Amino acid sequence: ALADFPHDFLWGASTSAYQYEGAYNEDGKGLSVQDVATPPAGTANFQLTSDGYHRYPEDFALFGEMGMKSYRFSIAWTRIFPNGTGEVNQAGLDYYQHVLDELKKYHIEPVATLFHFDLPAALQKQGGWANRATIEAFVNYAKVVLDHFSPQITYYQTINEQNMLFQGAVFAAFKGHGTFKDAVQANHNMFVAAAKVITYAHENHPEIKIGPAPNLVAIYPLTARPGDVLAANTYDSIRNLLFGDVTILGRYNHVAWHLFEQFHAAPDLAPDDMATIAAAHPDLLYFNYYNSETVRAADSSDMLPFKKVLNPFINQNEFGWDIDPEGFRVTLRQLYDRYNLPMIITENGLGAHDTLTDDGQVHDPYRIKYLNDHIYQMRLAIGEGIPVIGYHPWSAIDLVSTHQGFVKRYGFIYVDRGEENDSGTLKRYKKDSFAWYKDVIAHNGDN
Ligand code: BGP
Repeated sequence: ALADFPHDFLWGASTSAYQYEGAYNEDGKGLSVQDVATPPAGTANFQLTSDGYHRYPEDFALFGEMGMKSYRFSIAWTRIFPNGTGEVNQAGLDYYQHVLDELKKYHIEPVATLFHFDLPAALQKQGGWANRATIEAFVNYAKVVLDHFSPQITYYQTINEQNMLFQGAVFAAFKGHGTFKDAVQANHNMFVAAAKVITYAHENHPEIKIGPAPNLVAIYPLTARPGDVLAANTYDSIRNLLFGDVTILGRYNHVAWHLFEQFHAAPDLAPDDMATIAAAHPDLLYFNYYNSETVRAADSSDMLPFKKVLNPFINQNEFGWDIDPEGFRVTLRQLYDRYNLPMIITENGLGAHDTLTDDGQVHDPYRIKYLNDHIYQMRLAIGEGIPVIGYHPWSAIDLVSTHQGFVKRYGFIYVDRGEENDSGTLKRYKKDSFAWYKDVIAHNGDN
């Protein structure tokens, strides 16, 4: 028989500040790197988004109606410290207090991310994460947040998808923007910053359960040829395991370190860095899972010792991402064996072109199928004894995709944005998946 989900399982859903809030320059907020980025032609920018900054009471009422037990969101650093450092902007702290008050009305547990892709632009100008001054700026910001909201928030993630930030910086370096060494150094500095925040949380607020939130995928070799298997092993060590290894085990894995050395890009370590990292002990592994990836051995034209390829046995979504629920269980097993920590899923979901019908409906059976299949695999994993304690589909409500505006939607709630770059009515509509997820939660996953 299938195992039951724990009675206090956190059935939630997810957003991030810069993709959901809008109000990019209101109430003293400073500009983040997202606010000053130019989106691809024809896609929405991050200035208005879903206008969650103003509409959260209406949205949270819908979250309450869905029965959500938890809500994973991020705090915008630039609302608290407009320039990354300096004076606290009280209006920013007040805003998130209102958010917490509103969640409380519906008994929704907050699951907060301290940093989700929205570095203060002022810090980026001074080198961003590659500059060690950003470590202290982040730690200072995090301390203010942890102190201010304790004990109201128990569940915290330090950095969302540090590994995707790193990957982005590496690919940029190969195209001539920055260097591989800078990417590795920025990544190292994030490890040190997150470690300091974890240790501070534990020393000052023992109720807090804090950890990283990488994006993790199952990785397969294209064939059983040993060269392909080796390539998959290398890729897994660098793309996935590096992030749990440094943060949870307190050490760089040898595969990643060796690769950095081959590129003459090993990070500069300050004398205490590895001790700081080793002293931090995350309570939980939070992670985002969307897909699996498949690689083959590199050939002479490849920069790195693996090459991403299509998996002929797996279907892709309309944006080319592999859909692989069994890969989710592979990933859960691998992570629990290696790190032995309870896990909270902070993102999982299907991006699609949704259509609003004339009578205000959105039929999204593809999303229901995707989520249902992943919940099933998670349930099998729990039955195997793997402690998954929460699940937060991306996204609670439609919001701006990282690169595709509102063309690509993930929510249980549709947001009418009209054409990409005008505002539309911003009216909210429940998708079919809304009623489906409500039912899942009501039956504690036994649907
Ligand atoms: C993750 C991010 C989110 C989010 C999601 C979907 O990488 O943490 O911020 O947007 O993926 O990605 P996308 O919007 O590119 O489809």
